[in-house]
Amino acid sequence: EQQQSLLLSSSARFPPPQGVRLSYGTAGFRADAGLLQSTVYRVGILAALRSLKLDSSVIGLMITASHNKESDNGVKIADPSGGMLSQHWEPFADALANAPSPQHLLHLIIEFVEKENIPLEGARPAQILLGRDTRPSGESLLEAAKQGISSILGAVAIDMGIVTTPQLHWMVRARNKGVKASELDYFEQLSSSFRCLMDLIPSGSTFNEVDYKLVVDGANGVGGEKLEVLKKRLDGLAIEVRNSGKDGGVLNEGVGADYVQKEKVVPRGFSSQDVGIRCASLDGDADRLVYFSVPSESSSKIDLVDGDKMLSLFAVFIKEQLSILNKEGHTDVNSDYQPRLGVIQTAYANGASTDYLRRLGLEVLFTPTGVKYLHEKAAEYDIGIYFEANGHGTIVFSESFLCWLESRNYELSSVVKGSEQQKAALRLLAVSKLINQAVGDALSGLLLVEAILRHMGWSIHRWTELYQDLPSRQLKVKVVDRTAVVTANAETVAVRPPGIQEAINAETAKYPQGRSFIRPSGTEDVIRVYAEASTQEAADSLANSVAKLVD
Ligand code: 16G
Ligand code: ZN
Repeated sequence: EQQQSLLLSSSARFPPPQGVRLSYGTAGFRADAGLLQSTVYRVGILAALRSLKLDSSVIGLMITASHNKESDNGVKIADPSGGMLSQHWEPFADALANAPSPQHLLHLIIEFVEKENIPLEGARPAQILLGRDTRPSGESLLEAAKQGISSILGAVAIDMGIVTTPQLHWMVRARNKGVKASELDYFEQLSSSFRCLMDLIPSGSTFNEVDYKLVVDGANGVGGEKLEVLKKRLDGLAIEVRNSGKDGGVLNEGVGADYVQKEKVVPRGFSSQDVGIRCASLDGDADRLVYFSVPSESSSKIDLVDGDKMLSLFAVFIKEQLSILNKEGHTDVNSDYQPRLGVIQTAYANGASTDYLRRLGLEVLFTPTGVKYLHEKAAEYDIGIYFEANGHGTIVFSESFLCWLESRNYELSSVVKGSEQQKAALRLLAVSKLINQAVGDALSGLLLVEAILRHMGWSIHRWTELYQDLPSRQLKVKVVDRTAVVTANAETVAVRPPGIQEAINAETAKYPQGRSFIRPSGTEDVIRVYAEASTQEAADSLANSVAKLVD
């Protein structure tokens, strides 16, 4: 009773916008910030219900629109593991966001609580961790989220302030594991595991002085700000942060990982003065990372190191550590455990990266676009490495593998302390602590890249040369109804409209090393077209002909 009247009165203060239909989408709700008050309020309710449903575990609520323009904003939920909201609840999120009146909203909630058996009078209160990026609209949206949360009796909101998306996911995961989960704990875990990897670098590894320097484009967002703090805890690495948001630049405008990866040009604040220097770009909420270098003074084009190449670097390193670990040593500690290593990509992965990874003997799998799909697949392995070409990715380790690794490290250290095998075990353990296992994290990814390059003694140039990307082209086609295109096999095949795949195949066959696919975007009203081929002209031409088929 009391609960119902509370919901009715509080939701009356957050009327939904007229004439817009919102959808939870690939990465939560996203729209112009002015439209989102009621949505965020309602997601606050959803987060509280989600917590109650899961024994009052901590749930995350993040307010961000990532790489989108500053006037946009968005909201998404993190589940207790630190991963994305279970897909099973997305339809409920959609329904809540679009309920036309407080009565409708209440009715939906009552129905859902019953269907899902949610203990409204739970033994413990719901707990929600809140975070937001640097967008000016974040503050009032955060207030709306708090109102939503407190319209579920007893629910508690804990405001973490301005954080990166992956920091919030990390904190949710840590809290639910019962370990310390403040921002300081996050920085401490990253910097100490980074130090551990640096201490284990083989003594023969050579690194040129010029390669010590790393320049990072912070997209004028939260990531640059946090990196300024984190870098003070790091030894042996000279990081310069540009576009930290303090020098007047606008969030994501001509800067950031999305811009750099799509346009393949230098972001603002970088110039021909940076030729040859190792550079990196974060996106607006610091869950994406790409590297790049400026090849020559005469060009604003860059040599891009995208998610595929980061994935390859991580895979090479981990494979190397596993093979050291499994070498028959004189230590005679027997290893009866063969960890399963899996690599997950999407159709956007450059074909040259997939070939390279398969030549290394790795198992490569594909899922549809969107972190929730990649992460889920990666979690099926002892070590699952996933990346989207756009720079979002991470490594996930199974609990059983980490347990095995701990005990193996213990055994090895009791035989010969400091053996190569033991070092390999320690490195893998450090990676599992450095990398954010909840979600892709530009800051932890950056530190892992830096440590591995140092370990290998590689310059960014050497890294770029692991393989040569095939030229590619992405286009988008505005359509009336993007749901007319339906895909299968991890978006590599269009099964609808009828006949279109045959037509794409016929076009693709005209080009050496040609590959092309179409898919409906999960975030915009467009059909996306991807094409790659042996030359840039061919990739452009293939993309154009396929786009015409869609129109
Ligand atoms: C979202 C996804 C990203 C994906 C992109 C595709 C998350 C956290 N983010 O940003 O992984 O690459 O959508 O957008 O899942 P699209 O469907 O418009 O091409
Ligand atoms: Zn992002």
